[in-house]
Amino acid sequence: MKSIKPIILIFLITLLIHQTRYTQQTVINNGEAMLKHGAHRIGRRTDADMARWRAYGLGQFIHWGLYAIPGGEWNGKIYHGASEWIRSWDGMPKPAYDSLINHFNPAKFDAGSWAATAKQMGVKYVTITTKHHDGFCLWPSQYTKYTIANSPYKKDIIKPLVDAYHKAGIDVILYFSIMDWNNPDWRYEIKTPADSIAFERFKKFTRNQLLELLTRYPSIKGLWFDGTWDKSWTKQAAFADGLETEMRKLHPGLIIGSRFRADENGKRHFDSNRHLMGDYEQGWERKIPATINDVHGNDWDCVMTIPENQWGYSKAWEGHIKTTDELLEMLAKCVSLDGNFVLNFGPDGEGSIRKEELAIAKETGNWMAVNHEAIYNCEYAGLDTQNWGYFTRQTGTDKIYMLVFNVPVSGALRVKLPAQTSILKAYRLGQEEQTFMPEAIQANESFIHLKTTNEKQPFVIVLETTKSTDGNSKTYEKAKT
Ligand code: JFZ
Repeated sequence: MKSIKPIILIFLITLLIHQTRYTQQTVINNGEAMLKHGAHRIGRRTDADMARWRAYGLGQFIHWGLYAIPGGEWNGKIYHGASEWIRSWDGMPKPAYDSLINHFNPAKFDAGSWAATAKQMGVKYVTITTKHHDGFCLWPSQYTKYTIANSPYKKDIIKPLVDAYHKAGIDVILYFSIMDWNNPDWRYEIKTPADSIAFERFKKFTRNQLLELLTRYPSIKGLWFDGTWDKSWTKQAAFADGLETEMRKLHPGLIIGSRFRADENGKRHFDSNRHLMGDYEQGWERKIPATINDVHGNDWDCVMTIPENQWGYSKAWEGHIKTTDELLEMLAKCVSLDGNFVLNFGPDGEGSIRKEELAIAKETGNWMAVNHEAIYNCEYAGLDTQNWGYFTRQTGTDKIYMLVFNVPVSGALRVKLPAQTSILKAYRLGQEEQTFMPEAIQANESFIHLKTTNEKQPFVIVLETTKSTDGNSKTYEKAKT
């Protein structure tokens, strides 16, 4: 075997040293990559603003913009995709869409009546679209001409909504799409130096608009970001991170979800070390985690449509339309897994909320009027889920709620409590005189026997529990296996 030439040897040694140095620089003690633009925090936020957000339970989403005018229909043809995406449909010419600005004049818009609907429904927060992907601004932004100010309506839409919802005691979060189909500087991908120059302008524009929103509406609680998945934006880790810091400084307590920025490796929602970016997980869109393990101890909310996938107003209103009971079950499941549930509404081009949505809001509100205690300020109860429904717990207490959606034929609801915990009192929420005597069936396991099995609506049973040392664990023996 020929000996290795000294020059190659030196090269190899240099490479090895460099490699070791590089590894030392990028890996910190616990095996995590050192990230400049990863998560700012590990674990949940512990401040009062976030505690308030966590306690909401139920929220409302509003998608409103120019897309409400066609409502998913153009020249008699129906676009079966989400109506707010109609501009991307071959069947509708883009100039025709863009000129809808000349027709936006919602004569029936009344912020007070929207807020009244939301209040009766029992929502604690609302997320409102200020600018969707089409780029049309519902506030008179000074950074583009494509705003409400240049529509026949002229007046700011966001201000009266923020005021009306606040008056109704409902917190406001503003939705903002980073992707902007109207701005000529937006790029899906940066391929040329010219793209890069344009996108730098776009970044300035985005920053201006966000600071403008925070300055104009200082009482909002948070920003809900969208349209952040394209290659152009996911490569802006340093810029987006800086902007996040700037927004938080301008607006202390601001709540931002995980859909705003990517880390330097382009990782979204969770950084390269799997830590959540932002204050809560924003990936639960039209889906709900199956178990508590799926949320990894993070805050989260689920945003849900009433039809399968329509956010903006849809004339056709086709496919499976969820019922109030289905939606209430989703709400219960979300809260039982430590999340908030946010139901979407898509008002029409005139500014009216459609009757089907009003009916669901009303029915939800009627249910909430009796059962809100099991939703607001509640958390994961730490108990085994049973087939009859969901458990929630009043945050930090021993008060457990059983949200019953599926009544067993036997009328016997199984409850399994942690060791040394016993039920002091069991009663029906809203009908305190209707009490139940739990039947102990095993150590820390009981049946609540319902008096009737033909319930018409989901209902709640409250369990006041206590930790005790004389639990019934002595009476029952575990099977030896
Ligand atoms: C986005 C928008 O494109 C849509 O129009 C609507 O505003 C919705 C709330 O958000 O759509 C998404 C975004 C993310 C996912 C799916 C649809 N996702 O993460 O699965």
